[in-house]
Amino acid sequence: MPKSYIGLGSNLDNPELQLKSALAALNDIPETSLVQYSSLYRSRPLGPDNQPDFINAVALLTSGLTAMELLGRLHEIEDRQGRVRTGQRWGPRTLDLDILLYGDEVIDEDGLIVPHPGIRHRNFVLMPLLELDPKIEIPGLGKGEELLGSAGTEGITKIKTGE
Ligand code: A4P
Ligand code: MG
Repeated sequence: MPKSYIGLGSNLDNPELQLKSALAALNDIPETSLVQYSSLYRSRPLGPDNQPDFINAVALLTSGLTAMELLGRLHEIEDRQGRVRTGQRWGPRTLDLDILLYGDEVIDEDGLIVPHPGIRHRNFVLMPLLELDPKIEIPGLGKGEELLGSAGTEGITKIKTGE
């Protein structure tokens, strides 16, 4: 079954608890198992800075669902956890779940781009991803380690070890 990496982020309504609930919900998706998850990281907001810091993590799943089916399930989980879509780009949110990688597939469809376009510049995605696989290669972008070298490690702190 294909492996997929999911990015988790929250900066509203008890972000640590939001991520904890989301991890349980990921494991409850049909035909899907949560294999591993990274430490939790506190990170300064990318985008408008008049919002709380984010808590970020990355989860590794195996799933029999297609990437598009999986995305539908992620949206359901976001909605259940009180996500309000304000339309503000990079604004605050109770829960954001992004498909970072889906096997080694490169997808560019209506509403789904994989690898997630934000990966390369975001240390709050690259650090937890590299924790799960230090040798990870991002299709079309190269070695995760080199991308993190360029992105740098400013504004991010590990706060809790993963499993
Ligand atoms: N979409 C396309 N590709 C994907 C994919 N691979 N995974 C589409 C998930 N969704 C994907 O997403 C908008 C649309 O992207 C969806 O309808 C989906 O079909 P969204 O979650 O509804 O909205 P969004 O997340 O606000 O989109 P946007 O603008 O991409 O926000 P980002 O880039 O996710 O940024 N700072 C820190 N420190 N940590 C964070 O986690 N997150 C954001 C949100 C801003 N600043 C942050 C953080
Ligand atoms: Mg998103």
